[in-house]
Amino acid sequence: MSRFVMTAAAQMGPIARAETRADCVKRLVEMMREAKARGSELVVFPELALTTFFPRWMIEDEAELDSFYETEMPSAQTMPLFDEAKKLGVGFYLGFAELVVENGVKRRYNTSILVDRTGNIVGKYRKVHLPGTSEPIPGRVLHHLEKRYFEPGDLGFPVWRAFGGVMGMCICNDRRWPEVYRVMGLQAVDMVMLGYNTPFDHVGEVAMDALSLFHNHLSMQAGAYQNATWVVGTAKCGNEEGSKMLGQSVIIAPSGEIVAQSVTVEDEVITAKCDLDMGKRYRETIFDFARHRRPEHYGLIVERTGAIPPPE
Ligand code: CDT
Repeated sequence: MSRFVMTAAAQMGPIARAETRADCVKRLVEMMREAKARGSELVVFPELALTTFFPRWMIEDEAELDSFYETEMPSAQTMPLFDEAKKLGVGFYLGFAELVVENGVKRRYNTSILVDRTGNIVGKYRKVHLPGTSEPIPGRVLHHLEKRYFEPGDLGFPVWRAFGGVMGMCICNDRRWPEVYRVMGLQAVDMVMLGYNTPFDHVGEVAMDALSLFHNHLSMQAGAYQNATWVVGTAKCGNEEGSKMLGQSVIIAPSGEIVAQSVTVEDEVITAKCDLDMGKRYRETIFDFARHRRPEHYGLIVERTGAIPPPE
């Protein structure tokens, strides 16, 4: 049986603050149709794909803040996307802000879901690595307040059997942390899907910010190669309310090679025929974890590389 998955990354250009859920869902549906017309059965949408990247603002009015979150999925507003998925026989990854009330307490997460070709949710992930600050930085017009508006995800990094393989998810800043891919790599993941919103000035250090595009691909290509997995990274990009964000969405093979890349900072669909058996070649040779990985010897190395300061 073939283990090919025709995969699309459906990058989004900016979402204005005034855009409604209906506007966003319409854009997503249009890209899903294009992906299907180009043979895709799985579409990866960006992080926070239903709203503008609202953590760039200090929002003190709770009702206004709540308006950026989904309290149910699907909802009346997002149902057209699920209906279209079912109609077309196309699955998808979707990022959104999630608000749940537990024992009378509001909990907020930066979440993604995986939906199968029948329109059913098969997996949910909540972002673990929340960048930025919880308080606005004086003097800045645009902030990055993810630590204020979300709590770290409590679902770990599970994987799901879907689309003929083992599928995993993470979100944006997670892609920079090797352990994210490794935790899924240890579960023999075939494809890691992720969305991102990354402003060009996200570090705030000119020399580092100049390397934003390089570091974006470096993180995902290394994660793919070192864990023998496909990685699909989809941007929300362009000039969104004055914040200029990276595009260059990519589909990366387990070899670490980019096999498809976007060329605009607008809504754009890129596709690739992903052979899920390709990872096996790496998992059975250079990255055969059982044969070659030696975690029992890592303690000393961690000390020598300075991750834990050596004793005086
Ligand atoms: N959305 C997100 O996680 N963005 C971060 C950049 C912001 S850091 C203040 C990223 O790692 O791409």
